[in-house]
Amino acid sequence: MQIAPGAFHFRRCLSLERQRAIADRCRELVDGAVPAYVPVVRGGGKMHVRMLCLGRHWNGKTYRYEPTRSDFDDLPAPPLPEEFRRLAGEIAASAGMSLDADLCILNYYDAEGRMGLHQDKDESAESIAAGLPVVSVSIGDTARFLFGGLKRRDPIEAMLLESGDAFVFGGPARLRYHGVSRIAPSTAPRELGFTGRFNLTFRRY
Ligand SMILES: O=C(O)CCC(=O)C(=O)O
Repeated sequence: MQIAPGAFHFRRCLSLERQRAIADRCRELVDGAVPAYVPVVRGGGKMHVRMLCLGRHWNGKTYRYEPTRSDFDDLPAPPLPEEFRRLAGEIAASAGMSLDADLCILNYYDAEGRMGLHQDKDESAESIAAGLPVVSVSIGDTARFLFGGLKRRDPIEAMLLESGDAFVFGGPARLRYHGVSRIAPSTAPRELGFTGRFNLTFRRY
């Protein structure tokens, strides 16, 4: 369903089976050899998620992408799994857009997880100018997602992102402010076998 020009919310578009496969992969990754961590951002505050970047690392201190995690442990960002890249392309296509993702920011939210209102604007100038979409996939607990305008003070719409939902924003919506105000604990489908929420945002640098 189109929310605004360039912004689409696809409810429950992923079957439980696919959600489960994604959740299992995310769990392996966040506790793998290059684990997720809680970034400390520019102003010195801690983020309220555990983050793991795949394909390219987003540095929370410089707000730039880099191959290794120079703000944390200098480990290289793990590659973006091929099945994730395909999934992002498939979802973008259902919004009538095209995305050959080369990176994913995978965030894990516990019951206290949240993310302040921000724009995704650290990808290359070419990617942003072309309006290449950000494709977001939610797995696990429901989130209260905020979607605003191109200016921080523009009106904000709140919506629920549930497990198996996808949200796409590209074209004229690419730089719209967004964030997560709260998580509804214990709302994840029991079949997924974990608590909390994974959110994957696929982008092209
Ligand atoms: O968790 C979400 O739904 C949004 C994540 C987000 O805004 C981001 O990774 O930039």
